[in-house]
Amino acid sequence: MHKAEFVVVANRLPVDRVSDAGEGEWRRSPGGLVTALEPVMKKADGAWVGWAGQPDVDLDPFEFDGTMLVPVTLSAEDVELYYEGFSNDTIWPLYHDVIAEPRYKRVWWESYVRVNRRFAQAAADAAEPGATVWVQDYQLQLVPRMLRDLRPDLVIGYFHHIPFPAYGLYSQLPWRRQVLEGLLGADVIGFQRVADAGNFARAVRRQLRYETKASGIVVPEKDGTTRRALAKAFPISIDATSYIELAHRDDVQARAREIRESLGNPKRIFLGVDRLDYTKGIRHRLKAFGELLTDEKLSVDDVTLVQVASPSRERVAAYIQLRDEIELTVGRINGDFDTMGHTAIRYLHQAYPREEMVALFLAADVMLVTALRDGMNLVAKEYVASRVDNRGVLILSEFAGAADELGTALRVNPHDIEGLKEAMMRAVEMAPAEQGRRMRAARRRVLEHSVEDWSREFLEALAQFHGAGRSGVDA
Ligand code: GDG
Repeated sequence: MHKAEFVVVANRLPVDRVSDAGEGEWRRSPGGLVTALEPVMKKADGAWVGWAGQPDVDLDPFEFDGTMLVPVTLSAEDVELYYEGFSNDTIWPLYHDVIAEPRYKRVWWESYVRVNRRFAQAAADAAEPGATVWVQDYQLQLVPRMLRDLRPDLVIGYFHHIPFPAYGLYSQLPWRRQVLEGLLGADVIGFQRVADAGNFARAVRRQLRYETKASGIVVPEKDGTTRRALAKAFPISIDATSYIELAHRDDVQARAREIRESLGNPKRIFLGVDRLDYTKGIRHRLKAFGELLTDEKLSVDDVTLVQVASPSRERVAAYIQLRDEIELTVGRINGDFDTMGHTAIRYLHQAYPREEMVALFLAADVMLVTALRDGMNLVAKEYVASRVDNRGVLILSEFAGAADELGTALRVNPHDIEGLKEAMMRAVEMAPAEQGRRMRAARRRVLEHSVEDWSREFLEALAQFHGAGRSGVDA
């Protein structure tokens, strides 16, 4: 097989299969990571290692849009144990502050180890001597170490898209040492927030007793030498330009007006856009909105909440239960408050094309990001980028990574329902001049630091640090 000088390893390949019939029917998937890495991939001779999204399908590596895609096969059992089990029912809830109870099952862990090894082997096979390999996210935390053992010549980076929890929670994990050792196989371990990098360094000190200094960690190797790893925040961003372009399009703006009209032209529209996930605080925002209607602070004649909850992890028990709870709550609120002409909540358990998302952003006076814990939350940045008119109010949870950057949003603690209600009222009443001031500052930040800057900064740090930290001596 042809060897690449730059290899991305992620749970998913950056493509979706268009139809089950026939071969070679692939479409680029819409994710931000794909956009982020596109410039790097185009410049370098790149390969992407990942799962194609369907169980029990063996595929040979193939070229797509100038990039070599290397499919890793997952059986239906791997999907159940490694992906739905360990990744999404152990690591995901544990790393999001145990909002849902993590389940620790040894068969899930064993599958996670096996599948991580398969990804590491595929990456080792795809990389040319001295290549740079960038591993993505919590499904693949063991890959950096496995890959280094297979290929000590490689430059290895890892980026963690979700939070890294405080030590008191992390230490619940029965395999806490193995996971830290897995991650420390990388030269650079990137996190969303400074606090995540700090939590990681503390776990390393407490569990492994390795020395940490500023962002550097001294990692002893089996041969008695040491190397240095860097654990540091590299906050991810969005492809801001593409949102701005969409927001300027006549058809998208016309669609935004049409959305308002079809909701009965309310004075104010609240919007939530999330994967249907218990980390996103959807129940908290429904509760606050419902109480504002009960208290008669708001009326359905004037205000509507549009909640897009895109289907996610639908076979994991906690998600099935969450969906039931949310749909019960929405049904109750609508039943109590709807009129023939106006609805309280327009709930959409569907996924939409990006054009429709931007039209929704333009139609929404108030964007609700009330996550209980979130690595970054790209929706907050997408809303801000789309508001080319410098209008609209972003209500943003302090527990989302985006809160570190978007200081002019209305910050909330979503657990504090009274505080959330106050912020919602303040947003509804905010004068256009204040909206403009806050939105302009937030937009400046997102525009100045887009996802291309993120990947460039990470890869520059990786190249530099790898050069400096070698040879067993402290740089
Ligand atoms: C993880 C971390 C971190 C959602 N519904 C639709 C749709 N989306 C898009 C959004 C946004 C993306 O999906 C979701 O990204 P978030 O950042 O909001 O949240 P997670 O999915 O949990 O992502 C998170 C992120 O990784 C990146 O590092 O920020 O903290 O949890 O882009 O717009 N897009 C379309 N239709 C939908 O129905 N087209």
